[in-house]
Amino acid sequence: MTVEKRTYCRFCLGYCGVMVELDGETVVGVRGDREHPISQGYTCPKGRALGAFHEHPDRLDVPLIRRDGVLRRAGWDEALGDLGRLLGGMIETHGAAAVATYEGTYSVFDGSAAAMTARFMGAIGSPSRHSTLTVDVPSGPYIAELVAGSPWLTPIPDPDARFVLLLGTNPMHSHGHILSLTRPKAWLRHWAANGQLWVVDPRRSETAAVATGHLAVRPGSDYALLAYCVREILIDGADREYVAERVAGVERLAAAVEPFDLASAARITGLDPGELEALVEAMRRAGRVAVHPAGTGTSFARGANVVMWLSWALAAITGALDRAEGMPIRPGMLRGMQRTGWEVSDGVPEPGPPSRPDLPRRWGQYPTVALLDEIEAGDVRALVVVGGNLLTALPDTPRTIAALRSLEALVVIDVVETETTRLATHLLPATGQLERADLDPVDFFGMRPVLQLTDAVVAPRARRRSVWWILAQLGRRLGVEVMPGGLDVEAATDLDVLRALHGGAEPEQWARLEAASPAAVLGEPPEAGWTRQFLPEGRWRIAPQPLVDQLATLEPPPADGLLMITRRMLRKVNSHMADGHGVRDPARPEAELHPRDAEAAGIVDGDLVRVGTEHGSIELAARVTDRIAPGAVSVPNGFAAAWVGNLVSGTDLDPLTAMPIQSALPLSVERVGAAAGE
Ligand SMILES: Nc1nc2c(c(=O)[nH]1)N[C@H]1C(S)=C(S)[C@@H](COP(=O)(O)OP(=O)(O)OC[C@H]3O[C@@H](n4cnc5c(=O)[nH]c(N)nc54)[C@H](O)[C@@H]3O)O[C@H]1N2
Ligand SMILES: Nc1nc2c(c(=O)[nH]1)N[C@H]1C(S)=C(S)[C@@H](COP(=O)(O)OP(=O)(O)OC[C@H]3O[C@@H](n4cnc5c(=O)[nH]c(N)nc54)[C@H](O)[C@@H]3O)O[C@H]1N2
Ligand code: SF4
Ligand SMILES: [Mo]
Repeated sequence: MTVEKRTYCRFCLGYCGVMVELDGETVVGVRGDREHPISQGYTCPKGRALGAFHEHPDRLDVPLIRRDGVLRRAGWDEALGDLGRLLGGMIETHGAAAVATYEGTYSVFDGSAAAMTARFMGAIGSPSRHSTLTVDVPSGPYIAELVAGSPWLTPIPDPDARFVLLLGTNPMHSHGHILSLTRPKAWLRHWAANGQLWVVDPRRSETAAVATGHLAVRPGSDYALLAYCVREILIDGADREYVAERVAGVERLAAAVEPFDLASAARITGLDPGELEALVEAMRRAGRVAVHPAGTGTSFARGANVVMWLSWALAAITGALDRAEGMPIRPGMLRGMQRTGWEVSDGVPEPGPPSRPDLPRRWGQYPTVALLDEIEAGDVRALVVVGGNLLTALPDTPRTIAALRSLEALVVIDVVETETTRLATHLLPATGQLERADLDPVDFFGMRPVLQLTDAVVAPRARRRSVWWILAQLGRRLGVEVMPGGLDVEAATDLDVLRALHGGAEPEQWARLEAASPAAVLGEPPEAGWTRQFLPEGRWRIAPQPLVDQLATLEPPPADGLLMITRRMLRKVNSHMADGHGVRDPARPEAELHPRDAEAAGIVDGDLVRVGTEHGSIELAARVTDRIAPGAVSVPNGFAAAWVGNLVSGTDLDPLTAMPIQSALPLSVERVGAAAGE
């Protein structure tokens, strides 16, 4: 006899509803939940592998401590006691800042992990927090702060938008970034049918294949395309009424983009002038322009901040920002922002850590790349990793490995073996997504404002414990209280912790959510224009000086030669499931290059090739395809056999966010050997 339980998948921002079939505590099947109001039965290969992943032998079951160089089994008391003594002594001798955290992708998908990590660090008094925020798309919160005064305001294309422009993102595979897009094809088709959907990508991506228009720009040149669009729309096509009422600094914006005329934009982007003119013409016809530039393609390159800024600018001057059929901004149902607003910030950072005071500290954390300097300087001696894999995240892989090895304590809280867990001194097994009650709080960037709360589907297996429990217990050993709302760590449940952390700002919404659990709760979208009352004089600051300056000094990408670009793959998330771990037909590391470039290098499809930047090289298979524009080479991230961090420098950083420049990098490709089996 089997039973089915309803929950949702947390491998990516799709947050698809799933039905999990159980035989006792064994997962025997997973299918899409057809009654789910958003995903309507949709799943991808990763979600369908939830059960196989849950049952996988590589999953972590018991705490392990490194003794004499070898990871050995320990009980929780032993592991936490050992860590308490080690970290306690360190804090006494070197101060609390010697204990740092790195919060990876899966600290976000565990509804209490990020908030509890913040509480843990606050309680011990350490400022040394780091997360994916500063190696992913820091331009998102940074530009939101400069333009709107809050890093957490996130305009997204309206489901009813008439003109959607996607730059450097491939939601057909990623299911969106700072955008939650389950059933991606349906939404993309909807946009294309409702008006127009244009995709800017050097690769004819799976998303471009569904679009009305596709522009294969030279990697790293998107800023020039947007500057040209803003310039032309300001000349003809702007929503004058909206601009007069809601936009501050439009003259400075116009002056900043003035040099980007058709000839200059065509030269930098490598596009035909006719393609650029057609794009602007289509925008003029449509009126409101919804631009989503939050993808890794645009955000990892040198122009990242400018691209994000000019996207806000394009949406603002066409009257799309915080408007229906444009780019609505949702406050988030549990954040209380719609009632209380936000304290308008000017985006000026605090100084970085002692070893790198020149790097900006923002949003309560240091830039993640600074970890390398901090560890090398001996300022950070213990690192607690929550749901992350630093070999995926950090540049300069050899330097990263050396830094991690030099730590006195590398505490990794994960669910499965990885290259980072193999370096751990203390490896602590967390509950997996089917074993914990959880909250999906990202209603502010979904197509519909939806919240989901789920019960655990099965009991935690072996000795796995919730992240909140691990951090609170470690806090106890260090003499500090980490639990929220006066909860007792021995008695509290996952749900108690979620309620204490997230239920306070909007108690009524929370009560609705608990009543409806585990189904999704839809909220009322706020009335368009709600942000106005909280902005100084009701306006967007559309020409922030740091960005105007950055645009003026940006060097265009080299017009000739190969440039490396990044790519996500459908059957894994970064390094997660890169080894398969239950996914059928797992992804393989392959560099895509154009037949012209392959021929020039004497490479045929399937050859083993070495791709190298100024910084380092990796070897992987070549996939020769005209899907990719000549001059671009698409290299996927997350494979231990070919860490892309080897190609990236730890010192070539964006000056405003300290994000390592990790895309649109000059690259060489050479053949190493014949295709396997030849
Ligand atoms: N299946 C799956 N889903 C994921 C992930 C995953 O690994 N696998 N990772 C998750 C994470 S951590 C993130 S951050 C998101 C990322 O989500 P996305 O940003 O959507 O990531 P990608 O799918 O790599 O899409 C990036 C696109 O940008 C293009 N590109 C590269 N360089 C340039 C450029 O210079 N200009 C332009 N215009 N385009 C360029 C690439 O060809 C690619 O099609 O996905 C999340 N979801
Ligand atoms: N050169 C280069 N650098 C990059 C990127 C790139 O494309 N190129 N991408 C950047 C981006 S966008 C990102 S997001 C980062 C990725 O950096 P990370 O987020 O650090 O890397 P992931 O590989 O996603 O690691 C996620 C980890 O979470 C674990 N995990 C999975 N589920 C759970 C769970 O339920 N609980 C817990 N506790 N752990 C879990 C997985 O096993 C895995 O070890 O790297 C950034 N750095
Ligand atoms: S798109 Fe796939 S991985 Fe993402 S939530 Fe849905 S089923 Fe899970
Ligand atoms: Mo990411």
